[in-house]
Amino acid sequence: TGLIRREDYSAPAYRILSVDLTFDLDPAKTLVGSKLRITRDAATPAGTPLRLDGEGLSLLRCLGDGESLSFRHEEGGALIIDNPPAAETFTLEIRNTCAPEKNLELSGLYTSGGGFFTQCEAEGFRRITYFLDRPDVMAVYSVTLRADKAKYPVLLSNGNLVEQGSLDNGRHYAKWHDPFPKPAYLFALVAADLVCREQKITSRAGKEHLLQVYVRRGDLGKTEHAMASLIASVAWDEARFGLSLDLERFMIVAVSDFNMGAMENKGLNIFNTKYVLASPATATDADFAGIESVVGHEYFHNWTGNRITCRDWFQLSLKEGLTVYRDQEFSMDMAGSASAAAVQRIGDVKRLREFQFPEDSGPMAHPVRPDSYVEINNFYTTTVYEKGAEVVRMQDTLVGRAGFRRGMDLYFQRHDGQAVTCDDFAQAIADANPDSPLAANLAQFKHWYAQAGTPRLSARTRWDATAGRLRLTLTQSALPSPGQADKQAFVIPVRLGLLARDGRALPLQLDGEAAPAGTERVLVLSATEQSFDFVGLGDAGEAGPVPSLLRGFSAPVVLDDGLDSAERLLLLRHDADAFNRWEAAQRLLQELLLAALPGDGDLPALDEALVEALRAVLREDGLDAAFKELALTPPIESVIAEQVEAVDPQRIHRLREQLRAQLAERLHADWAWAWDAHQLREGYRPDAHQSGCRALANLALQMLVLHAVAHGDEVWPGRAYQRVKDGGCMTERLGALLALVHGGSALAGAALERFHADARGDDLVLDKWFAIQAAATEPLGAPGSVAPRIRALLQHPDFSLKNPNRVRNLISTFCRDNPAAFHRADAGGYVLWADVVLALDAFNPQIAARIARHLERWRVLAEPWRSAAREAVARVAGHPRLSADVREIVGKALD
Ligand code: BAL
Ligand code: ZN
Repeated sequence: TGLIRREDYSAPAYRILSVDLTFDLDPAKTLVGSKLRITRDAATPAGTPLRLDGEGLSLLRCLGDGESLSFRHEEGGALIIDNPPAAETFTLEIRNTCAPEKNLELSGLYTSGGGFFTQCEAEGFRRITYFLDRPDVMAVYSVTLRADKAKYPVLLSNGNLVEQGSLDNGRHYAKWHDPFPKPAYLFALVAADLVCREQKITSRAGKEHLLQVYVRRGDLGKTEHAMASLIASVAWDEARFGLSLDLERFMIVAVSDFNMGAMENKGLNIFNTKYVLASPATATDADFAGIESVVGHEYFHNWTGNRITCRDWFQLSLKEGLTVYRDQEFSMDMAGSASAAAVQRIGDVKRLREFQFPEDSGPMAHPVRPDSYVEINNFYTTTVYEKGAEVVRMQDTLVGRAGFRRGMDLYFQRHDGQAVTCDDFAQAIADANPDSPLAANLAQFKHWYAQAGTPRLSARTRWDATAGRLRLTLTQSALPSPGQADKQAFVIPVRLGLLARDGRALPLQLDGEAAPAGTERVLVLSATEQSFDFVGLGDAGEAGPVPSLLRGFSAPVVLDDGLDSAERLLLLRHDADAFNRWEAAQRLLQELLLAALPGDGDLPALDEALVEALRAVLREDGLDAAFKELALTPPIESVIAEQVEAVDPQRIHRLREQLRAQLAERLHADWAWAWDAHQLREGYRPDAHQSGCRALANLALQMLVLHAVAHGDEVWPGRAYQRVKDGGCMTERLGALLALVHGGSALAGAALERFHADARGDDLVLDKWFAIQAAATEPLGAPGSVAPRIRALLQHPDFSLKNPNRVRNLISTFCRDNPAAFHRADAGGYVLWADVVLALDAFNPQIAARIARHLERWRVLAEPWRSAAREAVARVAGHPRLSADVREIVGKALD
């Protein structure tokens, strides 16, 4: 496959109005009948050849308006009909076969656990039948499924069930009709032996709907949370955006073999089991939260993605950025309080920084709306999703909450039923808010869609105590990224407040304004450099105000705020913005590590002032436990690595471990208090309060075990081991196991064995067992032990490369979350990485490419890792039969 460019887009020459599909389902050879009503565009001359996408299919028959047609195939499988019927609208009848059980790519129609499932986004439908497989071709689908009744009692497709019945030879059929025109990527079918939890709901608008969650027999008891999340999603979208469910029936189906998290097929969402199945005994609080957010995400796509879809795949963020923004807002609202919502926001920003920032500074850096791709599956990225969500959030910030709702209303009014672009979206938000800074700067704002890389924002102040005047100067810059040497200035919304040295929030009055406008406001930086003069600050004290900038992370930038530790300590103690309190703690910890990195000495002893400030946070009454856990956890190693030129993963690991050890030591009594004070006596609920208590208790236990191991004390490890055995829920058991494994306790091995036995073959629990070993801290005394263990686990009877969840839990966890074990001078981690990428690429290129990405940033490494990593990447690149997916990744990495 060659490079596909955004600027080469042209409207389709032919469109498909309706499609009538018939499936005779058989794992070895499924017969697909397709009857298409095709119309030629007014601008297309009669007789223009018709090209239909197809991949890995066998064509049996092709008729145009009932007559046999001549055809040929392109290399790659597309079908060319050189002389299609001349009529403007005609019928094409196709019969072809495909082989679901041989489909290990898990794209198109495939089998899993004895059933049939589909995944068509982005380009899987062409692996089912010949079609105009592009999102701007939207057709009305009627689908008939025929299959063995005993093996596949449940037959599902999009829309509404029209008819079902029995056939000869123990087979049966079901007919589905979806009244909404949709692109092929939203098609789905399921034929399997499943059971379902169902619930009828009445919408605000007074309409009845049937909600169903389908799972394998035995899993029904784990569907309550998914159903509750779905009901909450329906209610939320009505209340917040006035968007109602538009189908009689909405189905979720869980499948264990799935490349993605879930898929928003119209009326028939197909989900990775990870985002459906949960019980307190098998799922963590984070899993429960993930289910709520993904169920919401897929449901919200029904409007942002399905009713209004993308014109082409370059516009992917039109639906993904917007829908992530919507699911983030949903989770914040579901958190139940402003402080819990702030915790949610911190989690989202943490994720952006941990995953998207590195992507944005590496060889795969691309704009939120990319300009080109080789394989679209490689562009389901954290830039398109999470940074895209930030770009939507900035529009919200620039027009205000009510203004954003007006903009969304206008977007649906203008574009419902269409396939549109990111420009159309931003235009609607701006047009609905003509007096906003977004409308005033729209063209410039859209650089956020077009320019890759994380902008730098720097802030400096000049204080005039006599005049009570503070000048804040903001400067922005952007580093070059692949294909983009020079960048234009962004529009950056900067939410801020000013604090007096005693912690008071100061009134914000800009020079020229008659009166202060509250204690928090949004400044809009649109030039490279801009100064803002705050006046009326006479009582701020001699040293002047301390700015609290970029509150709530109002723009996805790297901020250099120029503050010193004393100022950060002040923000940590007093900032009214929870995000910036967290940020202050993180920066204080990060700066200690960065200061110690050069040379090879130990981490100096922590300042008493810092320890005292952290203790105050830990002990503060009324502060969410979840917040405390986030504030007292030092930034992860890869985030520290982001700040330096030549990364020494071993040194970063060692210093961060020393930091953890000091926190364990200096706050020992406080951790013991935190553990005791956050034990829950009531029944399990996955809500913000309980999750926060468990998270903090787990951190406390980690610290206590770490401390105990260092001092040869057996009590805390013993307690943790006991908890692995009899903890009240998975969050507690896993937290205790983590404490033993990461604390280097001698009980870790026995605890792991116990955990595996207790899993009793539950796939999602086994995933955790693999992940925890992949993330195991390299014992500082016995380095080099993790990679060989991962290699052994590849041979474990419970491991299979064919299952994407297993691969992610073992391999991605190792390569991404355990840098000190992965980056070793003996290159053992790199060799393992290359072996796995090549093995996977032989049958599932999408997952292979995901794993390949873990070494794309080899250039940032110091020697000897840099050369060793490059060699591994080059070995993969040199393989004679690489998929386009992996070739694109390693090609860019070596460029
Ligand atoms: N559209 C692919 C899965 C998702 O983002 O919801
Ligand atoms: Zn999505």
